[in-house]
Amino acid sequence: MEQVFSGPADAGAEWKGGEGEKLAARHCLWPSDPGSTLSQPYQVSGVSGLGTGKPETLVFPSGLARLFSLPKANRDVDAASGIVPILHEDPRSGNCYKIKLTAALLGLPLQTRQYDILRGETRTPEFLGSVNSHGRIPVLQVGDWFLPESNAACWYLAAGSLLVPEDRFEQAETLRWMFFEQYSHEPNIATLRFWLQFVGEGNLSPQQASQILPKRIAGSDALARMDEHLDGREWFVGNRLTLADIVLYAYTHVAEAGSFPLRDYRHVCAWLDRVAGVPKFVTMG
Ligand SMILES: N[C@@H](CCC(=O)N[C@@H](CS)C(=O)NCC(=O)O)C(=O)O
Repeated sequence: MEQVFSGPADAGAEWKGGEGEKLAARHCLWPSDPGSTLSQPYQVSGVSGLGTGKPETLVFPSGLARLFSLPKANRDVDAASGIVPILHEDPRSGNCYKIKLTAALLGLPLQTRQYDILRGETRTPEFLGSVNSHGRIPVLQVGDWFLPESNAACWYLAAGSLLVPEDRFEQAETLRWMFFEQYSHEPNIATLRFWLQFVGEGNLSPQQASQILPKRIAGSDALARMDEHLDGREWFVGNRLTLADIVLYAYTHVAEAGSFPLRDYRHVCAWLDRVAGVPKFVTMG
C-alpha cells in the first residue's frame, strides 16, 4: 500500500477521491478515540496506481464513518488463491440453501460436506472440535478458517458483488432484512417447518409443543410484514435482487411445510416467483 495523503480532518469525516469516486481499496486510519469530536489527523492510504484526486470530506450525521474499504485479507477466495470454500451442511436446511444459492447466482465454486442433523452428526466430538463448537450447520470453511452463521457466510461470498448494494443506505437496508430474517422469521417459520415436517408433531417435547402457537403467530406476522413491504416493490431493497431477497427466500418458499398458508400473502407469492426466475437460480436440496 502506498500512502497518498496525510493531514487533519474532523471526526466523522470520510474521504473520497477528487473525481467523485470513493477511495476504493483505501482506508482512513483513526489514530485515537473515534468517538472524539476533536479535529484529528487522518492517514489515507491507497494502492499505488489508482488515481487519488484531491481528498475531500463527507460528513455523516453519526460522525462515525471512518473505515469503508478493508484491505484484502489473505484468506479471501479469489482465482489466484485457488481456494474453493467448503460448505458443511444438511441439504434439508434453508440456512444452508441460502449459501448455495448465493454461490450459484455469483458463479462461485463451492464444495459441500454433508451431515444429518437428525442423527446428531453435528454434535459429535469431531464436529465440535474441528468445525463448529456450537454444534450447528451451516459452516463455511475457507482454507483453515471456519465461518458459522448462514447470513455471515452469504455476506462473505457476496461482498463486493451486485448482491450487496454499493449505496450506503441500501447496504444498511440489506442488513436490516437479514437481521429481520434471523430474529423474526427463521426462528418461527424454519422451526415450525422442522418440527412438523422432519421431527413430527407427535414427537415434540411438551415445551416444544407449547411453542407452536406463539411461533405460528410470530411467523405469520413476519410474513405479513414482508407482504406489506413488497406491496408496490419488486425486491426487498432498491430495484434489484440483493442478499436480503436470497436469505428471506430460503425459508419463505417452504413455509407451507410449517403450515403457513402462503396464498394469504399475494405480494410474497409474486416475489417468490420473481426470485425463482433469476438467471442461475438453483432449487433447494
Ligand atoms: N443462526 C444460525 C442457525 C443455525 C442452525 O440453527 N442450524 C440448524 C440447522 S438449520 C442446526 O444445525 N441444527 C442442528 C442442531 O442444533 O443440532 C444460522 O443462520 O446459520
